[in-house]
Amino acid sequence: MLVVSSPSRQRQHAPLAEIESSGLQDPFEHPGRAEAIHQVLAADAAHQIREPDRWGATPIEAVHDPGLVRFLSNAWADYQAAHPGTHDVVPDLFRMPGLMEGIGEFRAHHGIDAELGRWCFETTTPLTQGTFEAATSAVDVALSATSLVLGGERAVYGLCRPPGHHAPMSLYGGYCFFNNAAVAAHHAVSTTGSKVTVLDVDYHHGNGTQQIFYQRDDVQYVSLHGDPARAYPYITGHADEAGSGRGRGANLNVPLPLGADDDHYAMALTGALQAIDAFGPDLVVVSLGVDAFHNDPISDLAVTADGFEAQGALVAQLSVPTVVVQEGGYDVASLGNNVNRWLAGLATL
Ligand code: Q9C
Ligand code: ZN
Repeated sequence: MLVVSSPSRQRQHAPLAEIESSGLQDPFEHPGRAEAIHQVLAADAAHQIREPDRWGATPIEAVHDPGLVRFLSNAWADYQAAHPGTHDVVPDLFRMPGLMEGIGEFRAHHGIDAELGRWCFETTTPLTQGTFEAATSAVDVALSATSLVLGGERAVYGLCRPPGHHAPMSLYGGYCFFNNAAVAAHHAVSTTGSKVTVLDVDYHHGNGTQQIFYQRDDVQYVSLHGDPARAYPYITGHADEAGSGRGRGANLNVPLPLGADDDHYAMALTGALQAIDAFGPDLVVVSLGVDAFHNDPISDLAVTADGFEAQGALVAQLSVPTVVVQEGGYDVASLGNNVNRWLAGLATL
């Protein structure tokens, strides 16, 4: 399979620590994740690896607020000017609506500390010196993979890092800065006039992708994930979130119980694939997280490597051209193999 990867740019997003479940610890989301995947795929003769082209800001700003792009492009330098010597930048205040309840609108504010609290929604996503370069490289990877599929490839894998599916139009968080899958899906729709499905098999609900397409009927969003009653991001991912306006019926959430195994997953995925088939997309973008793995450090499902291959094989049965972009997966020792097994399943078409 063709693989698009940008090793030298992805590794420039390199947090030292992560504030997670009220503790400060080594980051789960780090450059070694992409290195581990790259290494396994490079060693498999089934794949051919290439670098992405540079696509610039225009396709990003077709789904994200240009203000978010401008903020992320300058945030590191602005923070250094205000707070010299900081490595990992994390907001100390979030711009919650209740702060101005009964008072009025938020004022325009240009100080970096207020801006951080405007664009970031949670604490586990440090911004570092090379974050913007890495985040734009992940978008470039997704767009280059999409362009290869639009050019006639049956399936292409994009090794995106940082991941993207938690980033809505105008926020970053959940280890995600730009929504790689959403930028790719919108690019495909806008250049071909076709319908696209984003199928999200990451353990976490892709709240960002859901938000970006919630009112649209040209992009279907289908996600299997840990039930938000117990799983991050907690506030979205319920089964009754079905889309609104023209988008009603084009959003499908399948919350999974604690401990769901390969069989349970395959059954849920089979139902989701029926909904995709009924929508009739010309292209599928898979948000491939392998954090449903039984040994993943931040998840609670029980999927095995065999289960990942079975997932890929089920998706192959759709017989629709497919772009696969990397999202989560944090058991670094098994990460490359799990991704490779998923791709092997997809290749059985
Ligand atoms: N206590 C992706 O897999 N931390 N993002 C969860 C739980 C953030 C996961 C905290 C998890 C983000 C792309
Ligand atoms: Zn995840």
